[in-house]
Amino acid sequence: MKRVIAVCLTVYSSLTFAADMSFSNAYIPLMPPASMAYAAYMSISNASEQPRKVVGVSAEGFAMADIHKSMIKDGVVSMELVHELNVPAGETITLVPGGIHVMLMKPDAAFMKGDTVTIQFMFADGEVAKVEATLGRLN
Ligand SMILES: [Cu+2]
Repeated sequence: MKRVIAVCLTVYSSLTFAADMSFSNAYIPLMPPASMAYAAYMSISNASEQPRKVVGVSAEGFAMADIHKSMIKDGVVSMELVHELNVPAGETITLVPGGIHVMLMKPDAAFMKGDTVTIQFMFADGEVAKVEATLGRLN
């Protein structure tokens, strides 16, 4: 038993968790069964006195994930890749439909209402944070 605990500690110590970042209301709208892309929305709060920058995302159950920003140009809705997502010191940013979102692509399987997806955020300083997003939640 002691050995198991020691192994766990070793694995976790290789990642530094971004303790001053918090996530709330993370959800993923349901999509038709054959969908190849889903979008995740949430609020991201930075309780530290330093600005934080998200430089990458990944999600369990999806081969690809990126941060996107929706925009309307000449009446056409399109999305562009966000390479760095800034979360100012002491502030909360909100990812909402029609704005910034986490694009989840190439799912391993269809997701159902109530399923959860673990999304990992990578910060510029090498820290990571994980958030559980629930499928089909409306708010
Ligand atoms: Cu997108």
